[in-house]
Amino acid sequence: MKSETRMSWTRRHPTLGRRRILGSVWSCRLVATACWTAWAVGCGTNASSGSPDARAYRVTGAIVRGGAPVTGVAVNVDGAANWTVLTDVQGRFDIAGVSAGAHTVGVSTSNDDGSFSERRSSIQVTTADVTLGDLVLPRPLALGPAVSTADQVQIAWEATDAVDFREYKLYRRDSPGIDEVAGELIFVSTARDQTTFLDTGLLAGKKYYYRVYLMNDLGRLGGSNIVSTTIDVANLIPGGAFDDAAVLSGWTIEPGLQGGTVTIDPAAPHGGAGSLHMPNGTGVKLIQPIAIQTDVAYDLDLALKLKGARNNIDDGWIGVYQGDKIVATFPLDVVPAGSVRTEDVDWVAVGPLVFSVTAEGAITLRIISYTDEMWVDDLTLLPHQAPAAP
Ligand SMILES: [Ca+2]
Repeated sequence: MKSETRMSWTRRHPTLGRRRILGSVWSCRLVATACWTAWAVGCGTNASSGSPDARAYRVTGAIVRGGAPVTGVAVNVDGAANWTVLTDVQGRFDIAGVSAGAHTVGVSTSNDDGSFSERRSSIQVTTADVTLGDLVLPRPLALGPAVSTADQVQIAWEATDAVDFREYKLYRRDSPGIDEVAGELIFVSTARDQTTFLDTGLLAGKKYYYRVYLMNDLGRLGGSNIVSTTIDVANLIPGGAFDDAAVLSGWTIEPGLQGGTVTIDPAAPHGGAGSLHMPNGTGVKLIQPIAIQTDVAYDLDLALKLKGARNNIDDGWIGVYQGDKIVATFPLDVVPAGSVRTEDVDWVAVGPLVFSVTAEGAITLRIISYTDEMWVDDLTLLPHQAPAAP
């Protein structure tokens, strides 16, 4: 059979001498039977076209991951459908008919959890078949559960086994369609064992998605599963329980025209060990701004206690600020605005006072008392469940 092929080739070839062809055949057969087959394929193409550039070759190799062959995975040359094959049970692939020139061999595997491994290798096909040996895929990157604490999320993943590791790239997004384009790059690690990141300053009520990518010097080697978590906080206002005099350091105290002062009153708590006591005309403004989402409704809740006369049209007032700009205001009224309140008021719940902001920017709160004596306790700010109407 081989002899017939050889004779056929010799007969049809217009330019090469018979002796030279025979020499090639015999040396090739001595190496391996596979080489003979490859040679025959190359010869056939050459014979039909008559051009050396149109000769076709085989590209062979094997896909290995974690020391074991990867079976049934697609391997391609230049992503071409007619140069795509599946690896056999030993992880081997054999792509025939590849033309001379520069090519890229690519392989990619994906898992149900969204993780994937891939590798691309540049090859130069000249005048012979290309045997690549083992192409090693890295293990899929495994991202552990995202753990949120207050406004922070801890991210951790397993170190890669890729010998050509260059860096990890961690991305974050507020929706599940996260990749290198749609996500925001928040961390790059070039140390193989640096596989944790603490994401901080996140917004309460918001859900965040994370994915880490694995890179070598040439490009991407894989991506991890996607993990997510929602930022839950008990209260966006630090010290809103007013149980400790120290929380006043977080507020600017405004003495007001009467020169009164704002204190923590341990004798009159609504809950816990104290409340905020505000004589008439005094005010407080939160010093540290609170980061919130835009176009999302927030609920402000508090408990209110009043003693003595109302000295304005309202018993008190709360303003929401972005910088110096007031973005929402709420009167604190236990009886209708402008009317005379004849009785003291023991603790009543006020709220939810609902607001949203349309511009990005952290907020602060300002509270003013118009009552002879006003107490505020359990001041809480939390995202509303449903987004605000646009
Ligand atoms: Ca309290």
